Amino acid sequence: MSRIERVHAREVLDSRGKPTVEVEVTCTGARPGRAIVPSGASTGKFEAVELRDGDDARLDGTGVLQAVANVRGEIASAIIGMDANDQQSIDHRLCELDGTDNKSRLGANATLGVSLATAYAAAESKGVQLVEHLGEIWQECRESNPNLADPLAGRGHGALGNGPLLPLPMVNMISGGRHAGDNIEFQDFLVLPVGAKSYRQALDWIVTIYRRLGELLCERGYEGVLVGDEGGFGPKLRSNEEAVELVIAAIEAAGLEPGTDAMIGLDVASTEFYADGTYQLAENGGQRLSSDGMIDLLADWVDRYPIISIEDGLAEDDWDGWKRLTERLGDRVQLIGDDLFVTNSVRLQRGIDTGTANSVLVKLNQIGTLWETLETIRLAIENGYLPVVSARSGETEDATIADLVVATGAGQIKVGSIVRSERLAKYNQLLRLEEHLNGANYIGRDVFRPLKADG
Ligand code: 2PG
Ligand code: MG
Repeated sequence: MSRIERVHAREVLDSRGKPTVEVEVTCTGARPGRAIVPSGASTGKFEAVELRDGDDARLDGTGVLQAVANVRGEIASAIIGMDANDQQSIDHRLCELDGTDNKSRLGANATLGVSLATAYAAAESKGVQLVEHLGEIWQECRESNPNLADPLAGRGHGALGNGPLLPLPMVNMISGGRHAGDNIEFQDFLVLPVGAKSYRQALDWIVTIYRRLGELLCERGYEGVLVGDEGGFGPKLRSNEEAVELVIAAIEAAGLEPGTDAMIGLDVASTEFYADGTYQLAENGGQRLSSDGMIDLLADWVDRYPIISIEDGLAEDDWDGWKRLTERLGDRVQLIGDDLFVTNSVRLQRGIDTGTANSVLVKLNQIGTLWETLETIRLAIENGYLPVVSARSGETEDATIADLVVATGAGQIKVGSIVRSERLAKYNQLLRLEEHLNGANYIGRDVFRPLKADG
């Protein structure tokens, strides 16, 4: 037993200079475990609630002192004396204590901070690395479904969820939307190094592509170009489509073959420009597209460019459109629900039941505890949906998601670009884990085996 002896919290700052919650949990006789909670900008309306002080006198109401007080007071009293190894009971206790279905009373930033710091504290207490401890919890989560002897066997993907795996990174190259001052509407233009032989080689390729992209932008006159919140270039391009063309040109300039070595991913984040039932784009002199208009646009791009992944191609409430999008592209493109599913197993189950999307973005703070996040990953894998573990646009030096994606064998990670230290904290931790788990496979293009385009 790793008995929780102390629970402490403080307000710290994230990569946008916005306050966030840091928690320390200490077990008897061990060093403290510490975690920091991230924060989104293009948030889905069904996400768990991030508690902000809303007190205009200080930091424009963005302070998190109330969430910090909740950790130090109510939550600490409830979990001191519990076993930090029993993540399921701890997280269950946090949900029970909060009492709402979206963590709005105590704050998902309070509950997640405690949940993750507990996992670190348990690892400290046992004298193992976080990745090992998370591997054990993942195993428990897999086995906690009493209806299935081996919950993941024979269903879904096969390669995912079975022990440590180095993920395919999905790396931001050009940023738009809320992350880059609304220069263009689509939020992320990403590269997926599917043909690399190892995670390290994948990262080498990404760095080279990023450099070539910087040079191309200068050549095209986008000089003095700044980077967005996640480190991707944020130029004021003529159109969303120009971003796709530029990323492909950068892959070629890096001496790689688009479609074979590296493929393209998009996070359309379309909820952000969905209003009055239409998708509002400046493209081609200003367009108001219906759901079917958006589907046609995306399908046309998929025909012309090596696009393997599209996130939030339609908005969080557009379930009918999402279903048609899935029917049209779901057998050849990974269709990720981010705002649509918000890491919530109830919403994901609705997607599974209705044949909507084929992949889920996994963000710990969208749901607010580690155990619930693991359950969402499990539900996805059991049903052949591809989980993509993701950072937020507001991040910190906390690199928990790197350990999480490896330990669960989820297969893919999305962290932003390869500049700015809050991003590198995760990419560099994956390098350490690659070395530490000498022999763990890099999944590469295999992750897309269920899709025809890659077969
Ligand atoms: C997203 C995320 C991360 P945010 O939309 O997928 O890129 O952005 O954290 O702002 O929701
Ligand atoms: Mg998204």
